[in-house]
Amino acid sequence: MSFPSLVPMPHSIALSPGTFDLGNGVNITATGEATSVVKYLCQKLQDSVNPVKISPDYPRSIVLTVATSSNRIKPEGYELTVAADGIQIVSSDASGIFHGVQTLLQLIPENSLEIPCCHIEDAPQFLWRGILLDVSRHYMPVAFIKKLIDAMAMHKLNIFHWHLVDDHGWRLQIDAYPELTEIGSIRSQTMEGYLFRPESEWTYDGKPHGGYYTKDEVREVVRYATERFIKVMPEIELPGHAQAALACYPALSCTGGPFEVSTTWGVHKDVFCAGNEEVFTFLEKVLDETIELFPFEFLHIGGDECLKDRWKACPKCQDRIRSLGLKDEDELQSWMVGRATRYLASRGKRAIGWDEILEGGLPPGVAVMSWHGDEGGIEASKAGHDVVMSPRDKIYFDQYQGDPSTEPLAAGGLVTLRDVYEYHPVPSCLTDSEAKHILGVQGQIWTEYMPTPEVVEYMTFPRLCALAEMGWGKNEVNGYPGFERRLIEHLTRLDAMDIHYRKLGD
Ligand code: TNX
Repeated sequence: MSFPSLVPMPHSIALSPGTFDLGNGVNITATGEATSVVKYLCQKLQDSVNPVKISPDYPRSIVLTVATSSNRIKPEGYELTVAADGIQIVSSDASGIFHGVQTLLQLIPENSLEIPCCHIEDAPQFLWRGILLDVSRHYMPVAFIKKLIDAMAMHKLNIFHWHLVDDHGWRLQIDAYPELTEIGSIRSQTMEGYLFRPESEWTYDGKPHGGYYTKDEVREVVRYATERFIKVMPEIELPGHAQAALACYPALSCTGGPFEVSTTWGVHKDVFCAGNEEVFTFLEKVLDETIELFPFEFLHIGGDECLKDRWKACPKCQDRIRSLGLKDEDELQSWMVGRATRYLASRGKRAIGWDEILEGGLPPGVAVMSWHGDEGGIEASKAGHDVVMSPRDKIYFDQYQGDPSTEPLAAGGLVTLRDVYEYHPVPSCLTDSEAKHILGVQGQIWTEYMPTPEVVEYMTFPRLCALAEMGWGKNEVNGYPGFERRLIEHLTRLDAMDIHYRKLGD
């Protein structure tokens, strides 16, 4: 019997003779924090193609133990031992038990219940292993978000970055500002085809697009993710990517509008006015309600692609620059970002933003998501900021996976499965103490050209599998060829989840 193909590959596996046969039924026991994983494990074993019988009466056990005093096992790590007479997972935290359970589930062969005896020691290299889903450009149903969270759990990914607001739709219920979802969640139509064409060739589909998440739905997604040891990070974009909000409250802009929820992709000129105090009242109330919904310590404040044209021509913004003694509009952005991050800090949250927030200076403690390349991440970590690496040309899932002439329309570029796998999140120019600021990696699913969950799945898988292994810590012995070989069997697990991935070699 060949050893099952695991993704992500654990750090060490020692095989021994024999198998543990789940077909004889099993008893599951857990102590302390590990009990939070029992229900999940039972459900997975009972819902599988070959359901496993579970009862305290069966003599042989799966034992889950959190040994909090053990500093041998790193955070989120685990030791899994499969012997003919029992299975044990030991960890120093409940998330480690959960990851051990994921490995155990992958050890069950497709057509049998006999698990090969082995001892696995495993822990992640990076503690931030994230996926962003943009639900503004295209609304995605809660059921699909749960499916994505399930797939993340299987791959030991642990941060779900929910891009809830942007120019093309506001998708989060905010009680203080009901128009945000009544008006801001619906655009009248959507441009067809690729953005970067002459404007005279642009066409629109003539169909309204909308949808938003109620607070109850958000709580349900957070609960579902938490049960899978995934933290949910909301993003509230400021000062740019604000057109859906401005369509509802044009007084928060520099010109007063009017605006529509945007129907055209790309970067827009109208942004929150930095000279108007009402803007801060609005943002603080929105942040307050958002904070209440999301327990994760980080909140993403955007900060990307804020054009300064309106600020340059706006008397209020110019007054603000003068009264604060700022040099220019970059410093005005930096001041605005600083004000938002200080507000979050006063509410017990850490802010993270796109690498543009480095322009004009950044308050200490604020983390950076580096998307233009590695440079932003290098600059930020050298300045002592924590960093999540997400270079567009290396690991973005909205880029082409293969020859554009045979692929569905994408945002541009080329990011192959191999590119994602071979990315190194820690630039070699960093010193050890700078490198400690690299929290991890994140794959981004921007959905301008992904109108449905099926297209999202095609663009995301199997690149997500490569990202997961790269973020967990690559097995340099096997390298990419080993990953590709394991992936063939691993794809049957995606089939079982009904995920419409891009076939290998297409
Ligand atoms: C840039 S990545 C953006 C997004 C777009 C994406 C398209 C980032 C911080 N901003 O708003 O969706 O490009 O590739």
